[in-house]
Amino acid sequence: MLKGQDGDDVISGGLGADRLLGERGDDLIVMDAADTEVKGGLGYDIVMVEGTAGVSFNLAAAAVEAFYGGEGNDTATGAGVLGVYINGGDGNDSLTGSAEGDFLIGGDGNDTVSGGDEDDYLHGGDGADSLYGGNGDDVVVADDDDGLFTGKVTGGAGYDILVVTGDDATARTFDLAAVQFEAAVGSLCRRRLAGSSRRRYTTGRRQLRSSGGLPTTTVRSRAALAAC
Ligand SMILES: [Ca+2]
Ligand SMILES: [Ca+2]
Ligand SMILES: [Ca+2]
Repeated sequence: MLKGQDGDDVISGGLGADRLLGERGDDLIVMDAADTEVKGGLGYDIVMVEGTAGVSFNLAAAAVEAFYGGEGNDTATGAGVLGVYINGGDGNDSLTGSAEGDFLIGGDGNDTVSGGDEDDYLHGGDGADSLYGGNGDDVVVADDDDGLFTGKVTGGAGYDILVVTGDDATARTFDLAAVQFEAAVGSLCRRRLAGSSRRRYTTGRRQLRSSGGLPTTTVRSRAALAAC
């Protein structure tokens, strides 16, 4: 068992089944999948995963405020009433926020990220990610590889902002209201609008046409079009 002191400790168990206890202070704990117990204790504590095996980690139960996953497929959940920072790192990770505002980063791999309650920031990173804002006013950053067009990127309840990155030029129809976003910004919007030579509006449903072979998109929300 490795146990920290009252100050800010760096605790690394290395190989083997370790118990890593941060105690008081702002601790950095380096764990792997073989470890049997990890506790941050009081203070702002950070856990980093090493090795190729994924871990399943409950930040609230471990009194840990920030979690960095490793190469493997990690499962990390905030679970509690304090906001958390979770970064899945490589691998296909499953990340779930707390009941408060969270900062959730998928990293490489095909990740599933859920914000839960309150105002969360979600970023899928590379890979085909599923991003669910949940309740609260969320900011969700997605790219063309994510589930934007298959209903796997949703804002949930609240006023949610979708930030689209990437440079996929494929023509698609995208309905913000259907995936519960109230506003959208990013390269998707700029690209679609950049080639527009004329706009045709009808009540409740707006259609934006492009010229010169550029993509056409349809949005049904007045707010969404204004945001683009
Ligand atoms: Ca990972
Ligand atoms: Ca949350
Ligand atoms: Ca990812």
